Amino acid sequence: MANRAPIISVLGHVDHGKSSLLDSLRDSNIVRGEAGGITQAIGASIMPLEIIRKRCGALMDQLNMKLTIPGILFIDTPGHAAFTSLRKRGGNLADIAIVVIDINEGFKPQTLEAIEILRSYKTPFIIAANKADLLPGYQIHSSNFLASFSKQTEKVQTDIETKLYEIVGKMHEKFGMECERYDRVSDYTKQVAIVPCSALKKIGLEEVLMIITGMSQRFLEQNLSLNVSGPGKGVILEVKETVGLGTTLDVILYDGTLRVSDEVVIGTLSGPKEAKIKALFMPQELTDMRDKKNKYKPVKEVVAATGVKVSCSNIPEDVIAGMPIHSTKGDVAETIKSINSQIQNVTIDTDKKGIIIKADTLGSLEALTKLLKEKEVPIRKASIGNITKKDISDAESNFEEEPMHSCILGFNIKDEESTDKVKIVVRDVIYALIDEYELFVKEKEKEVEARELDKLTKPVIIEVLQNCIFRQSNPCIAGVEILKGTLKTNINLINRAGDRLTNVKSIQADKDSVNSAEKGRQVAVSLPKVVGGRQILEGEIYYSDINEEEFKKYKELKKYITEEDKEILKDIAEIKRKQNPMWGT
Ligand SMILES: Nc1nc2c(ncn2[C@@H]2O[C@H](COP(=O)(O)OP(=O)(O)OP(=O)(O)O)[C@@H](O)[C@H]2O)c(=O)[nH]1
Ligand SMILES: [Mg+2]
Repeated sequence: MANRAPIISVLGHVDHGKSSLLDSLRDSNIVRGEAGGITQAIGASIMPLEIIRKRCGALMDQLNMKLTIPGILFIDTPGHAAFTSLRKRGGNLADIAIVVIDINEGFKPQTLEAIEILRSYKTPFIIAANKADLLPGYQIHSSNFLASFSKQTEKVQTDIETKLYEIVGKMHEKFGMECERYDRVSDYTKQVAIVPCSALKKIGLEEVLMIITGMSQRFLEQNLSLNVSGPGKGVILEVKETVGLGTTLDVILYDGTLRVSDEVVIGTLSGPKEAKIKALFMPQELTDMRDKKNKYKPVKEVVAATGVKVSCSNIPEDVIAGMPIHSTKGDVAETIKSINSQIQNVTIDTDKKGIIIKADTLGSLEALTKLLKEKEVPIRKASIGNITKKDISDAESNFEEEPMHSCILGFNIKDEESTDKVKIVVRDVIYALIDEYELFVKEKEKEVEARELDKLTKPVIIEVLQNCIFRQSNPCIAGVEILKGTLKTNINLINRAGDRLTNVKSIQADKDSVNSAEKGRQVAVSLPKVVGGRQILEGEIYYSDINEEEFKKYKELKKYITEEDKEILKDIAEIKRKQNPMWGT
C-alpha cells in the first residue's frame, strides 16, 4: 500500500514571508507574480522525497530515521486579515503546519489567529522565525542557521535570543504552550520548535525542511489509519477554463485515491451534484498550482495528498472553489450525505438593502463580505461568478433611493463597464475594491449635496447702474451689474436694511432672455411691485433674500461653497441680524 504524502500548510500574519519561504524551498518565484504583492488564494505544490533529501543534504542524517513518505504537499495560505476562511481551510487540511513569524515584528493578530486555528484542529506545528537577516548587524555566512549563528557578533546573538524568548514568552502566555529553539528541543511532541531563518537569504531553511520531514514521518507512523486506497476526498481550489477540456477543477486531494472514470459528488451552492471523472492531470513538481506556467501531465490515478487538475463529464454549472469533491466508491447516497453536511454552513449573510458583490471563489467572496461588514457597508447580494444582467438591474433599482448602493464590486472576475446608473468596479486586489468603494461613496455624497445646494437661493449682490432705470414701474426695468455671485430669475431681493422689495421676474442679457447671469455681467432685470427711483435707486446695491433655513443649510454644506459665496452670505447675515440678532445661529 502506498503511503500518503503529508500536507504541510504555511500560515501566519500578512507579509511575514510565507510565500517567500515556499518559493525558497521550491526554488520558484510565486511572490513576484502576486497581485498587490499579497496572497489572496490557497496555493498547493508537491515536493517529492528526493528533492527534500537533496535540499536537506547532510542534515538529513541527523534525523536518523527511515523515510517512507513519498513527499510533501505544501499549502500556502493568505495572511491578510480578511481571509480567515481560507486560513481555516488551509489549517483544516494540514497534517502539520509552519507558522511564519517575522522575527523583528513578533506576534501579530493573524499570527494569533493562525495558532488558534491550528490548536482547534490539534495540528502540530513549528515556528519559522523569519527575516533574521534584517536584524541589525546580521552577517550572512552559511545557509545553516546554527553554523551561521556562532559566527555572528555577541550583540546579534543576544538579539536573536531575546527575540526568540519573546516568542517563547508569548506562546506560554497566550496558549500555555512550551516552545524552544529547535536545537534545544528535547521532545517534539511537547515543545514547539522555533527555527530562526531567512526565506529571502535562504538561511535555516534546511532545518525547517528537516524538522517538518521528521515530524511528517512520525505523523505517518502514528496515523496508520490513513488509507490512500479509500475514496478520494478533495477540496476545489480553483475552477478554470482549460483549452480543449472546458471547465476543469484544480483540486487538493487530501485523502484516498481518485481514478479516471470514478463517480464523484461535488458540493455546490445548490446542493451536492454527481459527476464522472473524464481525465486527471498531475501538476509539475515544485510548481504552485496557481502558477500559470505549470505544466500538467495526464495520469490514470492520483493518490493523496496531492494537487490535481480534474476534468469531469456533466460538471455542475454552479461549481465553485472552496467546495468539496469526493469519489463515491459505489456508495452515492453516503457520499451525498457527507458532502451535504460539509456545505450546509456555506451561506453568506446579506442585508435587505445594499450593494452587490461578486467574486471568483467562495473564499474570496467571504473575505470581501467580511471586509465590507467591518466598514459597515450593507450587502444586498453576494454571489460567485461574472456580473450578470440581473446583477446590473438589481443594482440599478437602488439608484433613486440609495445612490450609494447602485454599485457592484467584483473580485477577480470579468470586468464590465459602469452604466449611467450603476458603478461597477472589478479588481484583482481585494483591498483596492474597498478603497474604490469609499471613493465612490465620497463622490456620490458630493453629488447629492451639490444637488441640494442647487435647490437653495443663490447668494448674489447687484448694483443698479447710473441712468439705467429704463422703466419706472409695472414692472420696473433696471440695468444692473452683478458685483458678486450669480443672479437667477425668481429670487427675491432685499435692500441694505433687510427689507424685502421684489423678485427678479426676468433677466435680459444682450437682448436675450436668460435664467441666470454671473458676476461681472451687466443685465436688465424686470422687477414687479416696485417703483424705480423710490425703492430701487441708481447706484444702490441689493442682495438675494436668503431665508434662515437656507442659510443654515449653506452652513452645513460649507465645504462645497466658494469663498465668494461665503462672503456674500456673511454680508446677508449681517443685514438680517440688524433686525434679528439671533438670525441664522
Ligand atoms: N529581508 C527579508 N525579506 C523577506 C524575507 N522573507 C520575505 N521577505 C519579503 O517580505 C515581503 C513579503 O513576503 P511574502 O512571502 O509575500 O509574505 P506572505 O507572508 O506570503 O504575505 P501574504 O501571503 O500576503 O500574507 C516580500 O517583499 C519578501 O521579499 C526574509 O527572510 N528577509
Ligand atoms: Mg503569501
